[in-house]
Order: sequence, then C-alpha cells, then structure tokens
Amino acid sequence: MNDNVKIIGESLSNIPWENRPPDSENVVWRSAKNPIIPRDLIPKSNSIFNSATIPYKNKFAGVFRVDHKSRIMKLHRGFSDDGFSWEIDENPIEFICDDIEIANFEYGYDPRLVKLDEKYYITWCNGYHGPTIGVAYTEDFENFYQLENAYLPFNRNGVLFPRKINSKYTMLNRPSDNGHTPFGDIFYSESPDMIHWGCHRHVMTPIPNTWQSTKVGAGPNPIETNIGWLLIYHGVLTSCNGFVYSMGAAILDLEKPWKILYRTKSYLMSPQKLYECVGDVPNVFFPCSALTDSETGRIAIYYGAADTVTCLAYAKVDELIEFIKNNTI
Ligand code: BMA
Repeated sequence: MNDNVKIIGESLSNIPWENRPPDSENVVWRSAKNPIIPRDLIPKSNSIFNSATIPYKNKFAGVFRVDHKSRIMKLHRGFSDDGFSWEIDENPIEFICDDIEIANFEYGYDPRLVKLDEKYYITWCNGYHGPTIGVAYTEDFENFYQLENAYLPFNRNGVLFPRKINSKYTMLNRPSDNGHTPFGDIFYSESPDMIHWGCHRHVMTPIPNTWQSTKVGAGPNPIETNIGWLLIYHGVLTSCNGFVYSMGAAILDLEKPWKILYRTKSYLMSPQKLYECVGDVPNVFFPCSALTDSETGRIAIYYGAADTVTCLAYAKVDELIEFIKNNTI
C-alpha cells in the first residue's frame, strides 16, 4: 500500500475480499460470487438489496432492506460469519420507541449502519407522511432504539459520519420529493444530540450531461483517511428509458466536510452485469455500505443491484484515492 494514504479506523483482517481479476484494470472490481444475497433468501422476500453491514464480535452484522412479497419495504437484521453468506431474520426489526407518533412508521428502506460512540447507529429512509430520515441505535443487535426523525419530509440518503466533527454529530442527506425525485443535491447537517439537526451546508450538486446529471446521494458512511473523507456516492442520469444509477466517489475536507477536494469525473461503476441491468428496477448500482481494513487499505463495498439483489465490489484505498485525484472534475 502507498504509505502516504491511510484509512483512519480499525483493522479488519477478516474483511470479505477477492483479489482483482488478472484481466481487470479497473480501480473497483466486482465479487465473482455476485449476487451474494439472492432475492428469495427468506420466504417473505420479494427482493433484498440496498443494505448495510458492519463488523460485530469478530463476525458481521447487518441491517437489510427487504421488500416483502406484499411489496412493503422493511428493515431486517442479519448475521454472517464471513460477510458473504448471510442469515437474515424472517421478521422485520421491531424498534423500541416511547413516542407512538413516530414509532409506527409506514415503511423503512435503504439503511446505513455505522459505529459511533460505541453504539451502532442506523439511519434509513423512513415513511412519516412522506420519506424522511429515521435514526436508531443498538448496542447488541437485539434491542434497537428509535430516536426522532432527523428532518421534515422529504429527505433521503441520510448518512452519518463515523465520528463527531467539531464536537457535533454530522450527517449527509438529500432533500427530495415524495416520488422518484428528478432532482437532488447532497447537504451536510449537524446535531449536538442526534435529535436536533441544523447548520445545513451544501455539499454537492448534479453535473449536466454526465452520469450524475439528475441527482446525487451519499452511499456508504464516509471513510476517514488522512487525505480527507472518502465519500462513495450514487449519481443518476435520466435516459430515454428511465433512471440509470452509477457509483462515483469524492474526497471531502476533514474539518469542513461540505467542501469537496476532489470528485470523480467518470463513474467508478455503472450497471453493466445482467444482475444490475435486469430486475425489479433495471440499471441500478446502489452502494449503501463499506467495510474497511486500515491495515491493508482494503475496502469491500456492499451495493444493491437492480433493486433486487445484494452484491459486493472491492477497492484499495490508495488506488482509489489516486484515481479520484487524477480523474477529478
Ligand atoms: C431511489 C431509492 C432507492 C432505489 C432507487 C432506484 O429513489 O428508492 O432505494 O434503489 O431509487 O429505484
């Protein structure tokens, strides 16, 4: 690994990993085992995608977007020994919440999962009179405590940073509409207590005539490096056949993360494999989570493909950051 670039975080010697295939020169490459989670892993599931994983007790835990056969969107818990093979609960997570007004949310989807202050925080797109950002935490993956929604509707892609910045909890988010949102910029918000969110700053806007021309949204929780926050995100273009979701990356300033240092001009990954192009929503490559090993610089990215299955892709932090710097807008 290039000694100049380092992930600031824990080592993870059992990170799911496959070396780059010899015939690939890409800075990000797919798992040969894709899709690692089929749509019908549990009896209730129509599809399992856009999901989040985290190291837990030397193994892995996850929160999964499961669209049921009724087509309600729910969050389910799962565990894995190796990060590839998952056991997902048949029933959705039942969040503990004192306030009945927000407890019975209509739907939950696109979870993100991050360790912060020795707790595991989950954020997701939460149906409360329209989509907003739900927030909850667990310490043991048994009891999940739901907090206040972060914002008023309409908002999607609420993604926490893995530590406080300038003594504040911080979150990227994407104001939206109530439907499929043909627009969308990424904003940054702060909170002193994980309840009240403010000090909103603009981060990123779509770029006309590119793979990210319609909207952009944060993907996995940002990865801290000595160069800046590595933000893997999705960008959407509108083709004559509908939206196309691809993956790019940016490096954000460590202290003022609303400032972009570098941002990829071309996408890093786009829907090209059959399982990304064919499914309930064709042409979707949607990253939601990344495991990292600070020792080797390995990054394993979990992404949803075609709103149907869950997949894995890999990168090395030094190569990825060099690529972003050399291919910046
Ligand atoms: C977005 C979200 C994602 C989904 C994508 C493509 O608006 O709903 O969950 O993957 O659309 O359908």
